[in-house]
Amino acid sequence: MEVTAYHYGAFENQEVQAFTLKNNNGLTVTCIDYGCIITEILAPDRNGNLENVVLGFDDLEGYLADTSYQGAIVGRTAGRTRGGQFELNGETYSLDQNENNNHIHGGVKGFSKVVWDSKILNEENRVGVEFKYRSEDGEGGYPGTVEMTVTYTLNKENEFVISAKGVPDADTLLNITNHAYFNLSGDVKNDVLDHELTIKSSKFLELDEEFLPTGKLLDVTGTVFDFQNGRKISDGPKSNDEQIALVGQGYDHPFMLDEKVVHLYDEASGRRLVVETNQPAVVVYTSNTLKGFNMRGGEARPYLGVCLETQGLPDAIHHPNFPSVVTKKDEQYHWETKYTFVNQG
Ligand code: G6D
Repeated sequence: MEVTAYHYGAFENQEVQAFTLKNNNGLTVTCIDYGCIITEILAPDRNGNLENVVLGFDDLEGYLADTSYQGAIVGRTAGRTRGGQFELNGETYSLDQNENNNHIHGGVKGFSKVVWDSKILNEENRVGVEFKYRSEDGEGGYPGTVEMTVTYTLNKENEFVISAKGVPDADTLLNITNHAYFNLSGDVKNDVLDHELTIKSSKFLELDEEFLPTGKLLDVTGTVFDFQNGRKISDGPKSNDEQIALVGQGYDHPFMLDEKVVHLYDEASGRRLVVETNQPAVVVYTSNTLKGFNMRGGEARPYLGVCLETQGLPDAIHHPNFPSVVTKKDEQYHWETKYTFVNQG
């Protein structure tokens, strides 16, 4: 087990460092302290070949110019907030309107766009990095100051765990996620259309033309949103389901988790990713709008990666029937997701 830190670049006169975590099986996770971005995960295929299974860029400049949140911790709130406004305790708060009139992914200077302080962790059974960032009262328009701690750890069982905690000094919204784009084919040999996704979810959220929840929970039965017994991602793009067409002929939807586990499997490589979370939902985004720029390994294109964004529900502050995303003053917010890389053989 080893963890190494090294210079990666600079942003707004701040050094950006990279950290590489490696376990005894060769599983390797590299991340940077800008946005806590995961830049690479090397995982073995059925023959033991270590290949990268996340999308990304070759250098910091790629990530600074990125508008697709590759690999980043997203917050204070992931997803869209209608009108960039919300009411809390009788006060109206105006958030950055960074997507037309709406707010998305924490705003202009969200968690994905800042340099976090870092400390490496080198323990007997796990190695990792602890990132810290102090989000001041009013940042992005959010009330309350909150010092976030995000911890990335890798152990000998090929379990990569992300934990995020924060205690605000006033009632505020917190609903983070990690926005890695997984592609288990290895070094982006293929897109993810042949990947099999399994989600124990019987309900997903209907979206409107601005990709915001309407508030309706739709039953997956008989639709291409039924992943309960496993389904190829390609079933969505191949279907004429109006919700699929609405978001660019793919998935971009929140699923309510009946069991808090998601499997992604690539038969060609034998790689399986098991995602377990303490969150009530997962947004599945099949990179439908990923185009118009170059990435590591070639040009961005739709269906090149799939995001499994474990989180609370987007725009929950405007939907009393959704689990709350309000963290009360002096209460601890705790988000945790474990990614286990299994070699299916
Ligand atoms: C698109 O609608 C999608 C979002 O879900 C995603 O997070 C973003 O691209 C990167 O806006």
